[in-house]
Amino acid sequence: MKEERLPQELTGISEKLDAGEPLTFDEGVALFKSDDLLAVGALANRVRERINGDITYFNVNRHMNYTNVCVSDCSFCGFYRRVRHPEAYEWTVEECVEIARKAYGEGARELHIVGGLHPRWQFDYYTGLLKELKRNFPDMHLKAFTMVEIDHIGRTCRLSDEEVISGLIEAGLDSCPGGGAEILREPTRSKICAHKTSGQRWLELSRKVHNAGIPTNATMLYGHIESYEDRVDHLIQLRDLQSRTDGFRCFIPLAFHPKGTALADLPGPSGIDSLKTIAVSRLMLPNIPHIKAYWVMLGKQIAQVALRFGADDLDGTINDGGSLMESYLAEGNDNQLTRPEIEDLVRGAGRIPVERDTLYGAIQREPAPLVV
Ligand code: V47
Repeated sequence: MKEERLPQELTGISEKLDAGEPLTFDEGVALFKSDDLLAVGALANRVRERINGDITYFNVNRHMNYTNVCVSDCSFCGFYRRVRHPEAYEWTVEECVEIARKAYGEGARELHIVGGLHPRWQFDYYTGLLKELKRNFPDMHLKAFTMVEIDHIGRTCRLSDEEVISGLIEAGLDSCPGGGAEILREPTRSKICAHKTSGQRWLELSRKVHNAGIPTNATMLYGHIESYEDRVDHLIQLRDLQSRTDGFRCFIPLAFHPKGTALADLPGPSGIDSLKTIAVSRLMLPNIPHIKAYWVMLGKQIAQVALRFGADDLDGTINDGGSLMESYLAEGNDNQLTRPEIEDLVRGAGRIPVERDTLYGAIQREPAPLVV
């Protein structure tokens, strides 16, 4: 982009990006405060194309939320129920295997497994789940348990971090999803999730999981009570950890959905804010290779536009998402996006769709048989 088209507050930032220098806290805040969304987006698009060219990734996966019972009481969450609540559910390992069987038959090769923080379950539930899934579907990638679940399992089962992590890996864990990061910075974190794993602990566990050879993702929940400063601090903490471990594969900004939560009086983020957050994430995190526009929360149209604002991944063609996803589905969104639809969305944004596995290897499918 030519310098003269940039607003003055962004020219220094543009030069630093060209020189490959990391942006500072103040520069991150200035990007969020800029009124020139298109200029911020163009800078992010430049970085996106430098890292990922025109490719946009998607995968075929299935979300599995094994229980909604949770002791954490997060004010942004509409999914959890207390253990005796009539809508509380707990899936057995056998039920999970049957759900996975259906997903496998429909082509899914990744299971995204997360659940509430159950007060009573023992370690053998979590390891048994992974072992049975791997035994039945050896080529299914198991992306399971956030750092918050790992922390909770350790505390309820009285196990060290190392025991939990190595036990899960032995049972079949392949990678971890990025949930539970919310906003890492205090006091905002305590205001929205006082009883949850702290930000420092979330980072510490990510480091330990990376050091054990397991890649993870990272998220940020935005559009509630947090400030721009909270967001930028969050991004810099992730960038700093990534510079030490190189374990994050993808960053996913999660647009807050107020409906059904204790924060239902808040409006949630606007489309403009979502695009800006994707763009600033791309600019602040040059060392995390992928930025996901999670269409389930953004809606399909904003997710498509985000492909020109820094994002290079749309997540999956998800069928039957599970109830956590139902709790934050974007307005007017069903939870379905078929492969042709996702490919059309990507091509419509002038990008090249590539089906990926969890770790961003391209997948070649057998061509569909010709029907005459
Ligand atoms: O940690 C909860 C968020 C997360 C709401 O790793 C909400 O590839 C918006 O982490 N409005 C779980 N968000 C989902 C998640 C995720 C999703 C897709 C891909 C990946 C990945 C990870 O959802 C929670 C929380 O931050 N969340 N409630 C809500 N009302």
